[in-house]
Amino acid sequence: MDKRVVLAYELAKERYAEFGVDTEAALRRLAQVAISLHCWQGDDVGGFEDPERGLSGGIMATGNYPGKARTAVQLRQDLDKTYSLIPGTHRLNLHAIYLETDKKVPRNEIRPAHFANWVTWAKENGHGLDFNPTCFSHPLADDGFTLSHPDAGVRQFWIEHCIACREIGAYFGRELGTPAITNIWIPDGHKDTPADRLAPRQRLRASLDKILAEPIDRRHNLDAVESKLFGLGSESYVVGSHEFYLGYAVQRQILLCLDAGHFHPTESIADKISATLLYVPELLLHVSRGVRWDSDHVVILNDELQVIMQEIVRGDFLDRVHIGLDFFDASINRVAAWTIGARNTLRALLLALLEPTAMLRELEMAGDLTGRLALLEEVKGLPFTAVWDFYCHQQNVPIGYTFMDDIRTYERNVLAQR
Ligand code: RNT
Ligand code: ZN
Repeated sequence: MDKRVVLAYELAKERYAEFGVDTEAALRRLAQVAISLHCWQGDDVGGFEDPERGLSGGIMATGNYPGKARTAVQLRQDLDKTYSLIPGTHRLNLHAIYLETDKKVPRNEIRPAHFANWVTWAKENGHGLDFNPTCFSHPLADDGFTLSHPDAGVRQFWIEHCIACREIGAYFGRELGTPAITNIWIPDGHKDTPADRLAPRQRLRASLDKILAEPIDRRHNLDAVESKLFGLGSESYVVGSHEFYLGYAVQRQILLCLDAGHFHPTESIADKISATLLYVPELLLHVSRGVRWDSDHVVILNDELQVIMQEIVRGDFLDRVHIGLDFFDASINRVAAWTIGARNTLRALLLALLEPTAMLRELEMAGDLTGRLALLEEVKGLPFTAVWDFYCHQQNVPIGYTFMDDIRTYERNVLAQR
């Protein structure tokens, strides 16, 4: 197998060189990119705060595949398996409900100590950590409002929670030597037609101002805000809409988070990358796949994913766009879900790095749009898989579909025993 992989790669390398593409340089660049894997695919967004509590906030994991992680130890075990099947070294994106504690801690009192085991584990494995306040699955979020709640006391609780989260993010960044991105997403919105669209947004802005009042060293923590179009139970109005957060991120010069499932189904976040990066310093992506709605299906290698990665590479934005995943499918093996989504994201990124961008630009500049179309279509048939297989071989992870052998063994020996 290995000999054939190397041989195929050597041929592919020559083929790409004909188009002025340096496959070695592409693989070197790819190896530097850390994707942030979302911890919540491992347990259907359950967390360890209160195992009895169901998911709320208008998001939903459907399915009941056996073997889900019920403790942080199990989740880390599943993550270790997942990372071993993905080429490169990657990050982990945690939510506040993934804390570890003996007694119940109110969300506005969570502290770095509750995440010390995650940090130890991240250090051992070279993972950077990212973070998220959990403004859902909680009695004080049950009426659908958090940071924009009409009640000042409820708002204050969530403000304190978010402040605590930024401090935990900064702790991650200090300990691990790579900034954590602390991303705020809230479910706030109305199921039915609101009478006042303005006041909740004014309250949200004031809450965010309080949360961000304390400056934090950008080497430790970066703040991001995530918009949404609608959720289950907030179909008619979402306080934190795209325009709201775009304006806020531009004004405060913080990160804007673009979730691929948070726009109209025909609207792609790919086209937003070059536009928003003229005005915000950096972006966080939640790479996801909506099927008919924001359903958070496992990311597949479709056109949408490829255009997102093309835009990042074409704009030379790899240092300003942080790629995170956000999907949760409970109907299939969860380790496989992570692995498939992450491998596809990297495959799309590699495809983008292998694009003869210089040639395409020349054609475009010269007004040869026929040539541009012809080349774009021709490139689709280049031996990409040979380069990808070689990368997996180089990085010591399973080549092609063989990763499923590992997953099946893991399912038998570990998941089925839970
Ligand atoms: C919800 C947002 C958000 C969540 C996670 C769990 O629509 O996409 O990012 O998926 O925070
Ligand atoms: Zn998201």
